[in-house]
Amino acid sequence: MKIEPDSAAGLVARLLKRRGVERVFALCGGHIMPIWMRLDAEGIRIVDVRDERAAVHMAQAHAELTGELGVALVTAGPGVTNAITGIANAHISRAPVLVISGTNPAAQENRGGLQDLDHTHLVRSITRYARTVRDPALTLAELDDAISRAFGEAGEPGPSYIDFPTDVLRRLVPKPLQLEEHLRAKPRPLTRPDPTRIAEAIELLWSAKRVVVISGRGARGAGPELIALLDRLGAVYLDTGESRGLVPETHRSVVGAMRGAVMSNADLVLTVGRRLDFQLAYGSPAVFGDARFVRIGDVPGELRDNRRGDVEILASPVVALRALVEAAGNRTSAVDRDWAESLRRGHEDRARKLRQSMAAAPPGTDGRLHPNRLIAALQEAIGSNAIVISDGGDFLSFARIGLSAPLMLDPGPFGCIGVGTPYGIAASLAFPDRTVVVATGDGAFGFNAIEVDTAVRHQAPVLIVVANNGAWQIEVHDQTVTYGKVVGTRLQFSDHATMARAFGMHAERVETEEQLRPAIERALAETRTQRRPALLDVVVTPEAVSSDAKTGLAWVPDLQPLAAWNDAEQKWRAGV
Ligand SMILES: Cc1ncc(C[n+]2csc(CCOP(=O)(O)OP(=O)(O)O)c2C)c(N)n1
Ligand SMILES: [Mg+2]
Repeated sequence: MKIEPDSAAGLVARLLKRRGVERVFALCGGHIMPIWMRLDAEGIRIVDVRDERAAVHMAQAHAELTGELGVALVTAGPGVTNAITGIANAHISRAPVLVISGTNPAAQENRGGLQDLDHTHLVRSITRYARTVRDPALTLAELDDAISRAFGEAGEPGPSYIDFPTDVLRRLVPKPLQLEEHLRAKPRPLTRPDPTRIAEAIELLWSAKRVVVISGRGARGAGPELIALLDRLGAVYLDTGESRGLVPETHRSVVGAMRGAVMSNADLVLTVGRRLDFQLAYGSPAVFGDARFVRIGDVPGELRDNRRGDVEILASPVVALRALVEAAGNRTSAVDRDWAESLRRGHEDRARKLRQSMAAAPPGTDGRLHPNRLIAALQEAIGSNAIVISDGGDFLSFARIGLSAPLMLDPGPFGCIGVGTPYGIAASLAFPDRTVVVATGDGAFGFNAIEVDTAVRHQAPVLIVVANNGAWQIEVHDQTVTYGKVVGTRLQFSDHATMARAFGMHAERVETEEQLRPAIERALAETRTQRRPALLDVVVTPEAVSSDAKTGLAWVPDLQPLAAWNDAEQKWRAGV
């Protein structure tokens, strides 16, 4: 059967092509096959995966790393339900992802048809748009709106879901109804700040003594403007997982290792495109003391969640930051230089000590490698321009602290472990000339381990490093400390390298310090020279206790995510 270019399916493919979409992450099925065939006809690459969840994770990583739309195509029924974890993850991360699916033709709807399910109701609470297109003539208008909403144009960015009955996909759309206004790409609208708010913010920022700037998702792409503000103000800066790498580690404002001191000491907190979520103690006065807040954001959560700002600047962060620097002119900042410099010295000192202790971390009593040894060797080998994806429990905690790169992703605020391998595949396809490393726990790896097959078939040059401690170790630790019994949290020291080789991937198991560096070099050569994926299954000791395990993240305290913040919150609420 030939699917016509002027069919609804043809228009879906043509619009994506016009919007610059080069690849779609997908898993096949009859309900969506008309779109699939037209994507191929338009020259859009189909990255065919092994589970729909992975397709959506890949689309999210593509979106977050490139700033472009990420597109996943999944079939009806279980295709959509499998995709839901990916959609929910993109929802919490506010990533512009478009998920396309199919439904039964009208004559078979609600009659016990194959894979018949009301998808839009299922995904409504985790999407910015969830509609079924039943008139082929509306294909372009609906898709255009779905994409605009995914990018958060006049709303919050996040996943959009759209599906089409298969008979609708095959039907033709008359040429006069194929409107150019829907097909063409449009510039992303910017929200401009109210000059009065800018003036108010300058009064506060330029008269405060201990200013900390915290950035998040909304600040991506505003790195130069953020650095210009930090330079002008002399403020200190805390990055967060959402915007890692935006301000280089070498910049004198960066004081990440002094996070605790900064949060309790600052007298003014400026959030830029950042929610005050659990990672920032919900902005609670119990942790931030009597600091005042200034907030910049163009979506509700990033502008005013949990703590209202003394000044709230509703604007695109890039424009607001520029406006602040411009309006401040030559005004002298009141920021206490000694305070900022001593924090930076403290940060550098801790970072240096961390590097030393990582490289020398002793093995466990079981003789197995400390995960920090692995991380230190990895960081040295990948250089400073890699893309790093971290995943897992304890190992995520070690990797988040020990690895640094200009572009980094992790399971994010949804805590969605298992994203590592799909994220890494998408990253290496989008940036084939950069080193892409996935550093993952063995438990986290298992969720999407089958995608090693996708990596091989698509020659995605990603290096996957599995820290194999034979356990969901952060949970083992929590059970031991909190409940006094370990049950259902141990895995096996499985042979992930043999598994990967069975799919045709270069893979090695590493069990000793001596094997480590040569194995990393061989694996990186495979990704860099042969442009093929590689996997290292590195056996590490489960005895190493990460900082996330120590701070009680796994334990889920009542009031705050970390034990120390929970204590502070309890005292504050009791008026102590
Ligand atoms: C989908 C999902 N299931 C369960 C959890 C809870 N969880 C968080 S960390 C973790 C253990 C991860 O184990 P592994 O990847 O092996 O890392 P390790 O702690 O052993 O270093 C689990 C089960 C989660 N965050 N997400
Ligand atoms: Mg593990």
